[in-house]
Amino acid sequence: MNADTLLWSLLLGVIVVAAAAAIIIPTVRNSSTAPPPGAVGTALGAALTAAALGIAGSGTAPASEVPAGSGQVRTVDVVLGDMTVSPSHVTVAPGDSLVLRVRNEDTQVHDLVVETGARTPRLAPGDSATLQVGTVTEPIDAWCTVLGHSAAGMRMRIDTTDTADSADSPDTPAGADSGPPAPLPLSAEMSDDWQPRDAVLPPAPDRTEHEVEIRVTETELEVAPGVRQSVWTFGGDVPGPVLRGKVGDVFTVTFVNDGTMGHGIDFHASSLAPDEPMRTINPGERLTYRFRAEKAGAWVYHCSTSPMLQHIGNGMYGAVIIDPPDLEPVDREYLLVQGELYLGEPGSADQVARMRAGEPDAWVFNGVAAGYAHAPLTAEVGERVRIWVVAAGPTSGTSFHIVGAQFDTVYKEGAYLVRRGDAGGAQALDLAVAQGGFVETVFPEAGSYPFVDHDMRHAENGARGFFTITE
Ligand SMILES: [Cu+2]
Repeated sequence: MNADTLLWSLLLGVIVVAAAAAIIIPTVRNSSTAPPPGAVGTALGAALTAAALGIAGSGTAPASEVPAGSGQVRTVDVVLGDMTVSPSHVTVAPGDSLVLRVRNEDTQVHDLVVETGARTPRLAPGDSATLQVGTVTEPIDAWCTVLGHSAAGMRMRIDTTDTADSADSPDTPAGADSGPPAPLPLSAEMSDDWQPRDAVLPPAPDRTEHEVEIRVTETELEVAPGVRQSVWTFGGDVPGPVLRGKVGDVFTVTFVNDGTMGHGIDFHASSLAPDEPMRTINPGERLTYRFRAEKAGAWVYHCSTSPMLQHIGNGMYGAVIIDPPDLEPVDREYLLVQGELYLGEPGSADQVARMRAGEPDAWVFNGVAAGYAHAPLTAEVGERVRIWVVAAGPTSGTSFHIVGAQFDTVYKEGAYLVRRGDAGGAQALDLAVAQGGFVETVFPEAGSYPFVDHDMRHAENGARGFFTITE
């Protein structure tokens, strides 16, 4: 760079700085609300950057930062966090040109798209992008497009000063609401190709080391007669694969994310610092989760990624059975994992609203509403039957009951409440969300015995099935 060029560059730089200062001052003064923290500093930084560009290059600010018409350029720093967009509300004068400098400070992937179509790429944790919103003449919504994140709160509202006073909180993005679901035809026939989930619980393998691979897949399943639903799964089914062992066994789980968003896994059967094994991994990543089963019980596992209400509500749960040391042999063992069904597009505003209200479309045993009413479980008169039950929620516990049967054994959360030979019996196994246990009964005669969650809201909406008992 020779002396003449340097002189011209410095002159241009001074002009650009002066112009930028002229932009900043009226922007701040004209704003009807206080600028978000960092906005002033950001604007100043942008101006200085423009000055530096002027010195080194063309001598003019980038075209995108030139004010449109009579408007000003407004640059705002935006942070994407754990189901948050901060600030969630930005106000500009009509005609202002808006630039968002977006940074993902969360531990999972996010992005930001503006109603007008402008968008950042998917941003990995720690990544940033500049989003040119352009000239703002009317209120605009922005949101994260990762499934479910908008409904969980990752929204931003851009208002103009002439509309801001009457504006409410950010609207739901257009198209995110799939409308109320139709009532479920629970007594209709399941599809011809439907295969009931085998509720038989095989005995614990005769070994002390268990190696398991669990792959996340996002798929579609028949969840009620003729009703198919997009689900997020461990291993392609709801619930995920069953793990069973004995106290002291070591489980080495290879957890692979074949999905399209971040997922994690939390085994309640493990006792360890959650930081590493329960962390969210991105699509294509894997982790090894190793734990020793210190305590017996019927343990839940579930996705550990925020918002868990959605991840569990869309199918990401399963059970680990660790046998009590004195577990006596029985004739048949079944496992029923109770969950909830929320129809509609996973993560849509409508679905998430029902999750938050605790209003499932149905309750399910092993992923299907009234599935075992169509494919009853079986036993013979006089056989001892043990039924393990785990309440996965995400919102409802259970009061597990078999119509016509009494339980002579109840094991709940690591302790026996009733044991064989006691004078007393039990009618229901009550489990809060994320609890588990088992009951035992001997069916007295042949017949068809309904089993239910005795909370009738749940039973009448899917948490029911039958035992067919034969001689
Ligand atoms: Cu998940």
